Amino acid sequence: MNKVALPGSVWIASDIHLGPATPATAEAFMAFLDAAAAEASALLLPGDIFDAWIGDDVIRQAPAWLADALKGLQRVAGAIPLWLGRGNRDFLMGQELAAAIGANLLPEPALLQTDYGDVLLTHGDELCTDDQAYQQFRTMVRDPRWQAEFLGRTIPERLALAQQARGESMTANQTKTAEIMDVNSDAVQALFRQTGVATLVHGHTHRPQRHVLQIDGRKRERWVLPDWDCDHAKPARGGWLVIDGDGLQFFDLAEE
Ligand code: LP5
Ligand code: MN
Repeated sequence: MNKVALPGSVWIASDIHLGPATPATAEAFMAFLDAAAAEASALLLPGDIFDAWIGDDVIRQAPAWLADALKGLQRVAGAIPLWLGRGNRDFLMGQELAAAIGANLLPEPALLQTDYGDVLLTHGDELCTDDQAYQQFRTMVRDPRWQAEFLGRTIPERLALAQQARGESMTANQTKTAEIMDVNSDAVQALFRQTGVATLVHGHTHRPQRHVLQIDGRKRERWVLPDWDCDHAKPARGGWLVIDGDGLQFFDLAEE
């Protein structure tokens, strides 16, 4: 298991889904990044930071919205350690992006060694094992050979394929039950048993919550990170988790 030593106040946020049509979300996220730079010891962003990431080479000709987002990420990475994790929308983020903003890439999953103790962190899409169609998609796009072939295409071609994939996903999701698109309890239990941790943090499902479970006679906690949407959702959504010596605590954008 890949361990990441993280003393002090660790801030975690995921599922920001930044893109060309999320100006209000981007504004709120930039303010969050500045607050983290001033108050946190480290910032972890475990996946779906971007709504669709088609390859790191986009940063060489970044549109204005992306250039602004990269500046904000670079700013916080200049103040505190910044860790990027890959989600089902931005699994193609890599070393070129990390180096450009001064961030590290999170192992998946990552065993965080915090002042509260060990905490397992992952995006969470891999736990949605009832969703066989998604897991087949995930196996395909996580294959290095597939990624090399995809990244060998032009940016316009990749943008078109990403748009096609987004459309197919939205259509597919309309016929799926909420349960299928949530984590599978057996997969969650297996992860707790494999790693022996008492605390798991993930995003992806957009169902923020603290779940308390009993597994093999031991209390476990599963914390689900909120998604961010300040452009279309009413009320606006967003939030983060802070882990320090006192434990874990959610913070809601609407209450800040
Ligand atoms: O993303 P979201 O919230 O809609 O739903 C997810 C699962 N879907 C996905 C697919 C992504 O949205 C696709 C966009 C990725 C963009 C960046 C990557 C670069 C382009 C890649 C081009 C292939 O993650 C959805 C889950 C849901 O979460 C809840 O967990 O249910 O899974 C599905 O809907 C799976 C379906 O089978 C649809 C998969 C898309 C098929 C795309 C094939 C396009 C052909 C590409 C060939 C090169
Ligand atoms: Mn996701």
